[in-house]
Amino acid sequence: MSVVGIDLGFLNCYIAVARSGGIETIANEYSDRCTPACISLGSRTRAIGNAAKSQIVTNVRNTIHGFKKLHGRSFDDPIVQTERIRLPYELQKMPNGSAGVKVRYLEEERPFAIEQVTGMLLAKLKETSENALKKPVADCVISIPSFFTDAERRSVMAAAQVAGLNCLRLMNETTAVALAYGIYKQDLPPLDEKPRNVVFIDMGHSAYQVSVCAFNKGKLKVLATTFDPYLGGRNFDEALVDYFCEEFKTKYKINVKENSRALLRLYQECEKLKKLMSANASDLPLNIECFMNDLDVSSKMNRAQFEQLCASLFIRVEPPLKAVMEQANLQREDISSIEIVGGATRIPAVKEQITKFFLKDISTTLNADEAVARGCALQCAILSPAFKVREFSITDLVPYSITLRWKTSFEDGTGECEVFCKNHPAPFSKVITFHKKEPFELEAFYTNLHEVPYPDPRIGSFTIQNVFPQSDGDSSKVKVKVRVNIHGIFSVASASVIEKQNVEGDHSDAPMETETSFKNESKDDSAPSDKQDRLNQTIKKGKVKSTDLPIQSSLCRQLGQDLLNSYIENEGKMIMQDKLEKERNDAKNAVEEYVYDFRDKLGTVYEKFITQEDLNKLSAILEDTENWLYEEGEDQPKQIYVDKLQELKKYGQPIQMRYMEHEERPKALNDLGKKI
Ligand code: ATP
Ligand code: K
Ligand code: MG
Repeated sequence: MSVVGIDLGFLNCYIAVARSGGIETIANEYSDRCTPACISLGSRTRAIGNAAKSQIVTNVRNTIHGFKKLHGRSFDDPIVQTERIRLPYELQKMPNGSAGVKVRYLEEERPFAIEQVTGMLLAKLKETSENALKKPVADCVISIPSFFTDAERRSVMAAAQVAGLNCLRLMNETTAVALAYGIYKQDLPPLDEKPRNVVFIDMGHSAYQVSVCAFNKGKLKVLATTFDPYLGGRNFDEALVDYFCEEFKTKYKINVKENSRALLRLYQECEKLKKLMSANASDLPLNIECFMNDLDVSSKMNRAQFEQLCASLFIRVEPPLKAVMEQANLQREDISSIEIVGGATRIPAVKEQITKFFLKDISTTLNADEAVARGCALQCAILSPAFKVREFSITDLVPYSITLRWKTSFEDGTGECEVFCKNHPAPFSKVITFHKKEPFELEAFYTNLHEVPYPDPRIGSFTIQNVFPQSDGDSSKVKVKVRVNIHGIFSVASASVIEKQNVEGDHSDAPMETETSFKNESKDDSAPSDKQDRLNQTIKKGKVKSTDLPIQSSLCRQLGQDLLNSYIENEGKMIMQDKLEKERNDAKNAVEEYVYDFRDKLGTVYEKFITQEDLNKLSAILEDTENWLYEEGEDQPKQIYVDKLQELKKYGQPIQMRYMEHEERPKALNDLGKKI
């Protein structure tokens, strides 16, 4: 069983694993701990991560990045349309209405669903962890923003399946950070004392998230989360890009926004400049050679200018801080520490805003880049029976209140019940009792759409089947279990009908207006060992008999199983294609290397072991092979290269043998000499 935590960032992904010594962040094949969230499609193969990032500017329309916000959304979603304007590659409406990308791959135009795109990235991260752990990886914990709705969460879960990963928990990014903070703290207050309250702040490339957590020995509870889902490092890059585009318009008479390649280069340079300005307040240069129309461009900026330029962004730092304190009902003095992570919290003005609000120094003891991945790995270790880790209980929360609605037979009315309020502890299950004579449908939706960064309030509908009147014609008592699970996803988990047996004429607890009445029996279900299955059996307890009822669920923006299976199958094919292409390339490189090596040796060490005639012949063969590699041999099946190499070796090996024998002989004589 593997213990792997994945920070699935908008820009940067990190992986942490558990090895004997503890949790460590691992490096990829480029010795880089950060893997860019980037995929480049080619005519023969895919590049994912670092190799893809270097193609953003060269393979503009087929290099996919910045896709995290497309999860679980329809193509027509306003957010998708806003993102679309920013992206240099094409988005496409998939047959099921969701957002996908359109790129050229294997010489043809191909659509990919967002689950496939993230699936590719996750498959790469899986491979990286397998290389580090030297064993197959399946179990993992993956991070997501705390503000993700059910549709977005389910979409990421599907992507994990596409990658062949078994996601044990989708973990809210700030909760992962809280776990990474708390689990090693030796001095947390005992359970019966006032908890230690800590604020966690993560500003990444695409989003800004805040949470406040209460810690006691061995446990953490998230009290509130707030966010600005549209504020992150990229907004500052955009501000810089806009500024320089304007400047270059007048200074060089060029319109950068018309040239996607130039625009992408400007983005990269502005990101670098932004980072430099975090460490340096003085004037810093921006130089790009051969930028557009063979023109070199240059400009400069300093931190004060930058802060002025981005003033409207900096003022957006405070509102989520204020809101989180209000929601948690805490005062500044109740906060013990403020922990910041995420690349964009390195911007001095962002830090200033935070300090100004809390009137307290902020702590940067956590690794700003790796804390999310580490927290996920810790959670994975806790969930893994194979790994020993100290007991730590994590209570997260429901980010948006959820309401159930159903039809009643009275004047064609509807009944409604808020089943989870905002900031309700999660995971959590509740049992609601209905009195019904026939199958009924429950519609789940977000109560207050205005607080949800998503255009559709619907979560899904759930039909409770096989409901009949009791033998005496009365309504049946149906218990419905609703749940927000460990991934933060809502469902109607089970339903059962409760029958009283052998008790004639006792309907004392059947209410008058049977159809609209319900009872709310809340029960903490947050322990990791889920007790969901208890209701899944028919139990006879005293004179009460409980029988499970089938539920037909229809979830909004749910990927069908068939589609998911086809994505899984396709990912397998693409992995195979990449593998074959790599083998083909390796075979080609082997020929090339052999040619160079052989030629080099012919001129040096092999000289004495070959006649002039053979030398001429061989030189010609090598020259021919080299030319062939650049011409018709440029692009051949693997076997052709393998055969070519064999052919060359037929010439090379006898010479090599003669040479080796000659080299070994004096040594052998020497050894013999020593023995005598
Ligand atoms: P998200 O959390 O939105 O999914 P992410 O996790 O990929 O995104 P991070 O890796 O936390 O994002 O942060 C990346 C952002 O931080 C980029 O915008 C990057 O330019 C910015 N950044 C990194 N270092 C610095 C720095 N020293 N100064 C300013 N910005 C920085
Ligand atoms: K990250
Ligand atoms: Mg992040």
